[in-house]
Amino acid sequence: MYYKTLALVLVIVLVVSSNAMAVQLDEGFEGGVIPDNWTVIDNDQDGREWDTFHSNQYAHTGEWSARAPWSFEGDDDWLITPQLIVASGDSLIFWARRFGTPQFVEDFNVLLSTTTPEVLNFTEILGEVRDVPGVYTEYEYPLDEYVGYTVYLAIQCISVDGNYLLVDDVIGPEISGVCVEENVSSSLFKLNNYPNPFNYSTSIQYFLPGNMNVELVIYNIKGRRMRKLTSGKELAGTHTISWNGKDDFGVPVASGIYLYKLSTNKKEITKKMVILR
Ligand SMILES: [Ca+2]
Ligand SMILES: [Ca+2]
Repeated sequence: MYYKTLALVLVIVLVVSSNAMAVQLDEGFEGGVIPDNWTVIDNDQDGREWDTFHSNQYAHTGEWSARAPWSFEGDDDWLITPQLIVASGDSLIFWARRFGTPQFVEDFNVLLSTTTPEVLNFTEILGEVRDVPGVYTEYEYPLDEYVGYTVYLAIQCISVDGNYLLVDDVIGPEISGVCVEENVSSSLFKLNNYPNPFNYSTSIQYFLPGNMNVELVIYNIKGRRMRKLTSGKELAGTHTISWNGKDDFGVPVASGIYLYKLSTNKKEITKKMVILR
């Protein structure tokens, strides 16, 4: 009987300690992608949706921010957090700015769903922001009314202009039901190249959160494979490979946009680069 009780106590301790590993929402987009557990919806169906933007100058912190697309016809583009568990004292906090000069006005709404991350379920309006300033501005929405609920929070870009809305450092409640290890490792992948644009050679850098099989391949804009840079098992950490702008046959490729894709069994990332001869 004593041992049964001890086992029960141990189980309770394990459950409590796994709860203690909960992760609060704190997303700076430094993985270079909108994380997998977020949702983007191109509700205006113009083929453009939220993505990430690489620029020290235009990030609030770090090198990356989230970026709403633009359309002269008007955006209806949604950036939605993972499911979150609201506790007492929680708020949604993020930083936003417009990209361009004052004639490009950026507008967004902040909405909440207590069910699923689908547009029709975002029935609670937390804020309506018009004419976002051209410097990063902090927006905060207390969630006191939703304590004990699991929620999704959305930033709906509704600008009607030809420029971007930038969002960075989204902070909020505990992320619900996430396998902490998988989530952390997935967001840790990084892929960049420098310089970009380039004319002679560029250096591609990537970060692996663990030892794994990797393939790094360059495609032209039509999706044709131009050059395989690496393939095989690699160690965790940062790797750098330079590309001399030549294809698999040693022939220099033409000026233009190229894609480079990092493939692993855990994640695929594709980025663009430009060669100017
Ligand atoms: Ca950032
Ligand atoms: Ca769109």
